[in-house]
Amino acid sequence: MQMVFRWYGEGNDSVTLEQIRQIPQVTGLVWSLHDLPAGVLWPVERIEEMKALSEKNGFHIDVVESVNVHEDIKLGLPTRDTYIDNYKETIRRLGKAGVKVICYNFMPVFDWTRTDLFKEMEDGSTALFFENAKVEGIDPLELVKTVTQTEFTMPGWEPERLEHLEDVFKAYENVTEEDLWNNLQYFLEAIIPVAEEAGIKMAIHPDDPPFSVFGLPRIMTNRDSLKRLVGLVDSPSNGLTLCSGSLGANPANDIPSLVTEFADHIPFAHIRNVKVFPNGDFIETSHRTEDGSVDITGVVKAYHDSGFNGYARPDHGRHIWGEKCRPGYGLYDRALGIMYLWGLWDAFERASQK
Ligand code: DNO
Ligand code: MN
Repeated sequence: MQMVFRWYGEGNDSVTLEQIRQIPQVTGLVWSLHDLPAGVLWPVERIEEMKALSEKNGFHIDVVESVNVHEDIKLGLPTRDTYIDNYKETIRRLGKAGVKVICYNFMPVFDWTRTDLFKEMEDGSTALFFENAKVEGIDPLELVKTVTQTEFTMPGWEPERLEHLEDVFKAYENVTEEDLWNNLQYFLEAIIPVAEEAGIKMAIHPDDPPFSVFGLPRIMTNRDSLKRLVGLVDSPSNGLTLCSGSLGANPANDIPSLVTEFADHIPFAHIRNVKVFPNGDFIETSHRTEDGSVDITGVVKAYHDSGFNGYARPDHGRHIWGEKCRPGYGLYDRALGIMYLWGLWDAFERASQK
């Protein structure tokens, strides 16, 4: 397991590279060019600039999260081919720079969805929260106000995407889940051969949450969808970002068994916990198994026992000790999460040597 940490870039993150260096055994930064809209070709100079900065600070740039997929590709519009060409060339450029894994997602309109970014917990910490009743009763445009009420631009909720929200919703009116699968297949058939040549593994992130919100189709939600995904194009470059927190928001998903079943197709692991309430609402908790509904101990054991050598990140954390940070992306709780994951890993490692 190679531990990596998501960093949004200079001036765009409350966490510094000096701080990340002091978290035990974090070897790389999970990065992106967050200011570039989906669909554009990533400039070589910008990639090189990030590479130089990371390496100067002792980090590799093996994992990109995300190269976002233009909405026209998800919608299957005739204009998609131009955006797919840009995507292919971006893959080639990233491959040349030494990138090994590209995380992406195929969620219509919104990337992740929450109804409260700073929900207060009993111990005074705050965390990302999803309340079904609130989503059912709210106009998506209202929710946007909640999510953009932070000082940072949230990935997936960039102003330029949100400006055209009504049009985008209209465009999806007649798009079914099967249409979305077909459009994903078209995309993968085009890009996977390029990824193979570039030495890159594509890793789709599951839908977060793993069910339909605002009536939009969602397809990466459970065991069957992961299975279908890896069968769309048979290649080691067609892989998964297995996110225990996203999939774990549906208690029917047994995450340790998903890790075991798909181990060969997981270049990138997101390991975090969520507590799911009986009514289906959920909150992001500490990583510890006992604090949430996901068996994180079982998840780490499944990775360990599968001989997992890919990249892992603690994904999100709570906001603790008064930290002011991007929602879900503070230093303290993600660092605690990493130490919990290492603790489990080291214990399983030791036990297997006996
Ligand atoms: C949720 C997070 C997501 C993720 C993107 C990947 O669990 O990991 O925000 O970064 O969906 O494209
Ligand atoms: Mn995730």
